[in-house]
Amino acid sequence: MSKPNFPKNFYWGASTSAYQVEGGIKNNWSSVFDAGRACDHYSRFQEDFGIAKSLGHNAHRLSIEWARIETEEGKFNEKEIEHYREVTQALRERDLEPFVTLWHWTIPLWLQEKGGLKNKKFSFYFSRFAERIVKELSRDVLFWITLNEPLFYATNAYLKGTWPPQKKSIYQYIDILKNLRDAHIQAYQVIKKINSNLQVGIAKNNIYFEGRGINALLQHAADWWWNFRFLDHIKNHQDFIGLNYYFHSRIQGLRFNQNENKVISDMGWEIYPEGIYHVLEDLYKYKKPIYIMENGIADAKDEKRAAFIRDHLRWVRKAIENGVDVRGYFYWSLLDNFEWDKGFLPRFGLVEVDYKTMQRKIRPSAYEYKNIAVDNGLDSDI
Ligand code: IFM
Repeated sequence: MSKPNFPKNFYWGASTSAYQVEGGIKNNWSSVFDAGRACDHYSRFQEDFGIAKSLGHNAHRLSIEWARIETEEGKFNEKEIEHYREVTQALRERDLEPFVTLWHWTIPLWLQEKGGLKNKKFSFYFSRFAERIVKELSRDVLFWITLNEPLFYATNAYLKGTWPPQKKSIYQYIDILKNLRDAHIQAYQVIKKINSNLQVGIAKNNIYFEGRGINALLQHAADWWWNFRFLDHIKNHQDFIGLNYYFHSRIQGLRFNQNENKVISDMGWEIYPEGIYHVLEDLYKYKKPIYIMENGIADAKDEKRAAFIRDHLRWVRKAIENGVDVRGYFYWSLLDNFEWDKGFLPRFGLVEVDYKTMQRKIRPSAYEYKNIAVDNGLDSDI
């Protein structure tokens, strides 16, 4: 198939989140899992966006750190707002379309003291923050992601007890999922009131559950609970769907994760490119544009990353050929960064970061991705 073979105006980029790259943030995570200086992206964003541009990207996803903006309840920090204005303008100046996330798992300390996501007024607090930021930055930002992977966060923070606030309570889990849904809907309404042309969605981590025969029943249940329930609930309040794809789970004999493929990342995660095709096909029913907001691999030696990207994109292209309206692909992540409770060991970056010197070094796979972005397509079929 000759190139270009992706849709015209397709967005090619990479994703980051504030706490994972900026450095110098005190929020609900920092007393337990401190990102410290992270990649010092807060002061090096110009350099980092220059690298993204040199790699053929035409879009970039980042998040705004709520704890920087609203240091005290209801008090907004003008200097920090100005910082993010510079950040989004720096993207615009380079013709990198900004995609901005408002909540990527972190909250300010004052809100944590009030119970955090469990607080009955969470949707009010969040939409007030969203309103302020969107009013300030919407001259430069058209695409807004309210929430990143709400179910993933809720599961780790309120069921497994691994992430802050480290709870293990099904009741709290259900409660906070409801609060997150309400927060999205309220923020969506507030943002559309500011300017109805702004595009608003969430970034949803969907898993390819694979179950045949008797296992199909369990697959449908898992699909419903993990992949669709949240999206169904907000379906009248989203302009696009942001998809984060990392996982495949084969169901056999009532057990999940019976995967046979032994190709794994440094995190031990199975690499299963075909899964992105299935989750995309499943999202077709919502009849919304889809942006792949995250897809990436921890691979310190950079041995598997280029093939990982290529193989996933071939399956993405197949979904597009079948009529799925995919409009962008954002690799996770532009830079190596702070991987939450796993610290700095996993290396997801197109760009390697030396955490001592903060020096950036572009990995070979980043150039392979560049070729795809510049050609707006890639050779050979699956
Ligand atoms: O680093 C995370 C990101 O914050 C959310 N999605 C998954 C990534 C890799 O684990």
